[in-house]
Amino acid sequence: MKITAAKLIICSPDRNFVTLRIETEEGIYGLGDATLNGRELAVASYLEDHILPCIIGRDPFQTEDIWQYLYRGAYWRRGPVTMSAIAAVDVALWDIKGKALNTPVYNLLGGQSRQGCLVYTHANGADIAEALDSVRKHMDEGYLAVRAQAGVPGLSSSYGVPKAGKSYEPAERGLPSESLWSTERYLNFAPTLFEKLRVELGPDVHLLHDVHHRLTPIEAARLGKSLEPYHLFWIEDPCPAELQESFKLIRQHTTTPVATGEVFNSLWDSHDLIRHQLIDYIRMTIVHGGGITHAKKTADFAALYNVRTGFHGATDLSPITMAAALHFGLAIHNFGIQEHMHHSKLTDEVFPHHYSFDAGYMHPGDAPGLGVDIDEVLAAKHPYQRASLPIARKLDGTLTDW
Ligand code: EZ4
Ligand code: CO
Repeated sequence: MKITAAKLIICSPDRNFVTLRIETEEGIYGLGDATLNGRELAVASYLEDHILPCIIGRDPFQTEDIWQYLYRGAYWRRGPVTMSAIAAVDVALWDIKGKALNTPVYNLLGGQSRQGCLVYTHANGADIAEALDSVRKHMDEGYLAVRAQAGVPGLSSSYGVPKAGKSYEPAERGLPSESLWSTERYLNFAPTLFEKLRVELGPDVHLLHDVHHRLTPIEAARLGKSLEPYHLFWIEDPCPAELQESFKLIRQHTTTPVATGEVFNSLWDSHDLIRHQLIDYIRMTIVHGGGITHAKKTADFAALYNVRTGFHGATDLSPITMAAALHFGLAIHNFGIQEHMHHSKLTDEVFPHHYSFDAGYMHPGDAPGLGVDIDEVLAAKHPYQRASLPIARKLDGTLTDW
């Protein structure tokens, strides 16, 4: 089999997506997601200008060799732009393999290890009462696991809480907006939110919470300790993770499980976190972490240390990444949970797919390959528009982690 053509489709059906379509001489094509939220065109250029000319004529079954060619062959290693570009190629090739062999991708990764993938969705509210209603609403929809975020009293906006009347999207058209942050107010508030949720909702629902890299390790330790009575499924990204040792301090103080890694792009970003058992869930997902080929190595390494997967799944990850993550999660042994934020109706129309939700679990479907397509005519009606993630400042104006 030979790759004959490869092209990018850059579109914005309510939000931006960069999609790679690889064609073969047999007429079979594969799709890969290359979306890096707020930095979309950098990955598009990396693919268009540097990668696509190199893959024409290669055998699409050679996922390992092509991965090594793109990773080692570039000399420059890692980084979100490089690894998202490699991921797009890798995922498109796995899609082609599945279609060529007439089998869903999960069968190429170990077959079904479970009936479906446990997923969590997002609840939020301007205050505790609204957040409680929002969790209840998702439980009524069938979710067994819900991430809860609420507005912090005294702050005009909070991560994870939408501006009035809008649904929450982690990017906004145009240049970055600014928001304010106070660790002190947040640390006093967060336990009161989860106390209320547990009292009202009982012990069974899995509750999760995203700290979004905003604390220092000792502050995160205090948060984890203060949340112990409410037995969260996890706290996510409690502090920035460039310094992997930071998590030792958190671990010394709390039994609240920890998830991190949605901004990671290679196994090396979590190598120490995993081998010292400093985290419970690894969040690096397929599109930003070098594709299925590298995610498999990362998950297998994590399995040795009892670390499970809890992949990122916000709406900036396209339905192609969602499908890839579900095939992957269905097959590997150390799957933990998958994040699931609904795409807009228009996004779903541009990317028709076979995955589905039922009673708290998602299944990738049994179509050959990934089971996702792209409607290029509809995509063309929604061209790219610049969008940015917000930035955050402390009350005194100091730039901090968003
Ligand atoms: O900030 O997807 O867990 N989910 C998140 C998201 C991320 C965005 C970044 O592109 O943290 O809201
Ligand atoms: Co997050």
